[in-house]
Amino acid sequence: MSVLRLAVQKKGRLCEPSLALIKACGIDFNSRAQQLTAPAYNFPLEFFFLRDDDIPGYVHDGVADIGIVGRNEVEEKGFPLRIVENLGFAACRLAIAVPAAFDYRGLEDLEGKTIATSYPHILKGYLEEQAVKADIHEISGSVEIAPAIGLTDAICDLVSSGSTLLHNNLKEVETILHSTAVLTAAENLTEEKTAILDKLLVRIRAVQRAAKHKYILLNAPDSKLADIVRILPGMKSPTIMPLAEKGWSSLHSVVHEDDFWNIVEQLDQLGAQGILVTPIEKIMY
Ligand code: PRT
Ligand code: ZN
Repeated sequence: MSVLRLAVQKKGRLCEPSLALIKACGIDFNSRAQQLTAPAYNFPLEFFFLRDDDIPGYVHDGVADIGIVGRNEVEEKGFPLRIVENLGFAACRLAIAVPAAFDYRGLEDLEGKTIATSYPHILKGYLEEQAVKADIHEISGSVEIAPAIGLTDAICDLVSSGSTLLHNNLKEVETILHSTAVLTAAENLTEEKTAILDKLLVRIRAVQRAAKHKYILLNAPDSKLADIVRILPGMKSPTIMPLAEKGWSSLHSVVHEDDFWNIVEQLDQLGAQGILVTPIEKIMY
């Protein structure tokens, strides 16, 4: 029987959230040993623990079938891989930054300048697209110190909170790419492996949907139920059950995280009481 080989980062920002996602899918494994490979016990999956930079190449070469890696790495390596799911974590952007004192007005100010980066392929493509001629210095780490030590005029690096740029007296001037972790797959998986991947995707999507929603329970006067149902449509429609106290009902529904506070304020105005909110583990559609 086939086993799907999943490449995950061995150590670093992606490692823990990648393994947490697979665990949340109900897949058991022993991650403590963290050898090169580890089998899952209750799903046809085998983990390969690798450096994130190597994951796109291993998936492309068929050493692994699928991988969890930053979109930035997939784009930088440039292999023809499928991105089968955005996983949402490890969000960052690849950006060009210049010294704070640089009087930057637009991309034309980078003409003839030097830019340090660990993402030469993406940067080259971007500069060509923008018709800017600049010199790319490929360096593998501590890109942010390049201007201060006189190596380059600018940098192109990943930014999340922006504090590294701030500490190094740099300012972000152009965003090249928005990235999050993605599930990437080889283009030519066998039928059997594709079937396993489809099963895994059903689970991942159920976990991701659940993470974005909350289960909400509340009591409301019957006279306000119609208004409350309008703002709490739920998955199909809310559940309404009469309370022992006449004229009152209990209402159960599901809300999207983004709408949550807005909805709670409206519920309060409509006289809802005893509002309880709980996380959801999985949502299957
Ligand atoms: O050893 P290995 O090669 O596996 O790990 P690594 O050191 O190359 O990777 P790691 O663990 O640092 O990052 C893995 C992935 O996390 C990246 O490829 C991105 O997809 C994603 N990610 C998300 C980030 C960041 N946010 C991030 N902020 N990767 C790196 N950074 C660095 C950035 O390079 C800069 O030095 O953090 C600094 C900026 O952070 P802020 O918060 O100060 O802006
Ligand atoms: Zn790396």
